[in-house]
Amino acid sequence: MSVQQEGLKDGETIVRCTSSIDCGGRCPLRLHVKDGVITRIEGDDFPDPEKQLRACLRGRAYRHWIYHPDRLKYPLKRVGERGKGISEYERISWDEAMDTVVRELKRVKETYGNSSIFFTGGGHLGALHTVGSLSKALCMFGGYTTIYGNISSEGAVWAVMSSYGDVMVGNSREDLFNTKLLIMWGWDPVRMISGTDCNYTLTRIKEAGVKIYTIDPRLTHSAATFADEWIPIIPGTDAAMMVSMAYVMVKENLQDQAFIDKYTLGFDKFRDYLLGKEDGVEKTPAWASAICGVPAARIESLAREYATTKPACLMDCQGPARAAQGEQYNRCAIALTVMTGNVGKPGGSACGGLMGIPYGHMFRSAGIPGVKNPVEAGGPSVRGTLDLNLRLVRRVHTNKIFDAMLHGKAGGYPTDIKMAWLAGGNIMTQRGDVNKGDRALKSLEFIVAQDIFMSPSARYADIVFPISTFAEKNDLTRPWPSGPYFTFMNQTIEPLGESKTDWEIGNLLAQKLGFKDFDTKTDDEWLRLFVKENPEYATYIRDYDKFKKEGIYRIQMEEPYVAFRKQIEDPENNPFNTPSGKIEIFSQRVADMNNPMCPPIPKYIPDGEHRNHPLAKKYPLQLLSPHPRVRAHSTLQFVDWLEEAEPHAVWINPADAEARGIRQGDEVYVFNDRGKLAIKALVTKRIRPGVVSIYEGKYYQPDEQGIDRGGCVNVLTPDAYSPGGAAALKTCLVEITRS
Ligand SMILES: Nc1nc2c(c(=O)[nH]1)N[C@H]1C(S)=C(S)[C@@H](COP(=O)(O)OP(=O)(O)OC[C@H]3O[C@@H](n4cnc5c(=O)[nH]c(N)nc54)[C@H](O)[C@@H]3O)O[C@H]1N2
Ligand SMILES: Nc1nc2c(c(=O)[nH]1)N[C@H]1C(S)=C(S)[C@@H](COP(=O)(O)OP(=O)(O)OC[C@H]3O[C@@H](n4cnc5c(=O)[nH]c(N)nc54)[C@H](O)[C@@H]3O)O[C@H]1N2
Ligand SMILES: [Mo]
Repeated sequence: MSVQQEGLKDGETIVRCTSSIDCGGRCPLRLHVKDGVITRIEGDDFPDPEKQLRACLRGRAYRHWIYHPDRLKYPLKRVGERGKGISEYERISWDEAMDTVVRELKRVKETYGNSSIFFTGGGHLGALHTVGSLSKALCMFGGYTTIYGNISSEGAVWAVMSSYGDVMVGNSREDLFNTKLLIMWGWDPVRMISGTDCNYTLTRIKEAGVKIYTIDPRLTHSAATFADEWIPIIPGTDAAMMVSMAYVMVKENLQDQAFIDKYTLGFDKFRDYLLGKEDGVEKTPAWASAICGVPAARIESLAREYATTKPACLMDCQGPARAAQGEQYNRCAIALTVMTGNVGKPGGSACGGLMGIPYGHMFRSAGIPGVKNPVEAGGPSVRGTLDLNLRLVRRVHTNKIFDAMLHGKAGGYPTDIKMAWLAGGNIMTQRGDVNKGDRALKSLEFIVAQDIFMSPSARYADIVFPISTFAEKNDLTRPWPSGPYFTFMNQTIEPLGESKTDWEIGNLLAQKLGFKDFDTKTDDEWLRLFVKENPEYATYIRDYDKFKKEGIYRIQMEEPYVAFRKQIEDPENNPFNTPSGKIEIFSQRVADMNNPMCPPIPKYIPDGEHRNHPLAKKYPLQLLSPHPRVRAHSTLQFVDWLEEAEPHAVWINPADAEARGIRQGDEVYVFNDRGKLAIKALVTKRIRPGVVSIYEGKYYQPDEQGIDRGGCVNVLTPDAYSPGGAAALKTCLVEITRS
């Protein structure tokens, strides 16, 4: 193991590291080690404090996670009931565990064929110690069925692919200094970070006097910290407000017509929709106000201010797009930024919710190249290829895993799943309708899981493999999502107990299956090769050892990165990657799909469990489930410092609380036909009446009556998805009573 030594004091060493969890940032960390134990964690010490990438509260609490008493340290086999937890398991050796898995793999393959083996991974956002080797070994074994669609961002991906033909739609954060107006539309970076450099940049532009609004059903941490005004909106109605802003611009001739003429396709069709020529309904502010709850006068004035302040930055995000018509929120935001000519301009934005820039990003994996999955051979392309048309011929949508397990071919799914390999990720907390998940996982013949903790998903497994944390392995990690920098995760301590990395488990499987020469390189050899061969790295990093020692390489850019600048400054030589080469407000590819719920122009379409749905009589409250400030989804569960920082509770407006006799801190039930959970009430004016909110990611912990005592919001959410493939987790109706 290679521990770097630096700044020796009191017998301590400092190792420069970063974490690899799915947390919204990527902070350089200094891990203090003494006698092989991490004693303390400090953040970035870059000499220029203005450019330090400071860790948030989660980054500073990792020690309590790495050494948490509930860490899995040995392979386990289930001896009791599924779903119940650690008491139902016995320690076994790695050999016995992997031999059992191999025996089951062979049995399932022989009895049902490879497609009945379901495989999904996640959890580690690194380059090498991923499930890549495991996926390869399983493909060499004949393949598996997996998921389709990104649970995070499929709505946004669909919107940007149909409009721009590209997912690299973000500007680097320093570009915010060029803006005159920032509209944070469903974007809350104080909580979800949005790149480690984001919040300090926002602090500075606020100090410099940039006007900032937030539009969100909740008065978010970002609204409280930065906004001049919070505009509360009814969930799922952003598209209505956005099209009416577009209407105001058209009526008052405020759009940037020269920009529209030069760079876009199909504005005329969108204008016809706005003016009611298509459906007889003019998209006036009064029309929108009745839907979205924002006063018509405010919609009007915001439309004027946004259209006439140049440049202005509209930032949409991904959260509101995890909804029944999620992609329309991002498509309408794109329509607004395009109409105002803010795309490709410093201080503007391209919208699309992804906010990624092509620096410091890493989409490639290090290590042995993969092989094609034989189960998918000959099938049509899946959305991994960013194909707009949903064709789920060989895969299962990521929010339909449980339904596919329960209903198989008879339910229209590609296969009958008999065995699952849950190689990271925690589907039993993070996908819609986890009570259905309970039935689904109990119906399988065999399950293997690998995790750092006994997650609610691992609790269903017959064999559980223990995984080491980021401090226990060497890897390259990915700045989330803005960069521009590269990070190195240096191994700091020995793996706890007998824990291994996902990569090592793949190698072990390959060995047990008799695949010769499967992996012949060391970690160090793989990582060096990757940095050398991957142009994203090689362009900048000439000295691998220095990079490793410092744990970070910061790219010095001459000016902020602005998405689509080339396409706007030199369109002749740089067409957009769409069929027309223009930004497509109207998409023929979408029109060809011929689905009225998936229109070729951006539109507001009420869908799913919205406020005026008949179900709202029974379940009148709209439920939001944002990402928790004190966890990364379900990761960092039960860390004492973090639990203390923000206890789990349901946000409810005083008006809704009073109507139900609920007082501050009361224990309440939140429920609908899918499930019921027990939680404390946080009565607060920080949320709109009619809307309640529970942070996602609390472990699923049902009691004997099936009431979830953990406060896992996904017992309530649907396992639906939008026409563009977005998981419809935010389109959900519930009722609340005192318990
Ligand atoms: N209601 C609702 N649900 C949501 C969302 C929402 O907004 N609302 N958001 C969705 C989004 S955007 C996302 S990205 C998903 C996240 O869904 P998941 O990726 O399933 O969630 P995590 O909690 O990050 O799960 C990571 C799991 O892997 C484990 N783990 C960590 N590191 C490793 C490792 O190196 N190897 C292995 N094998 N395991 C590891 C952790 O202990 C944890 O159990 O949740 C989605 N679910
Ligand atoms: N602390 C922390 N940070 C994280 C993560 C985490 O788990 N914890 N996860 C990371 C990951 S994987 C992802 S994908 C990102 C996700 O980050 P986001 O996509 O931003 O995720 P959310 O928290 O789901 O939602 C953002 C905001 O949208 C608001 N919102 C919900 N519905 C609506 C609506 O209909 N209209 C409007 N206007 N607003 C609405 C919510 O109130 C919330 O404030 O965060 C990353 N950062
Ligand atoms: Mo995500």
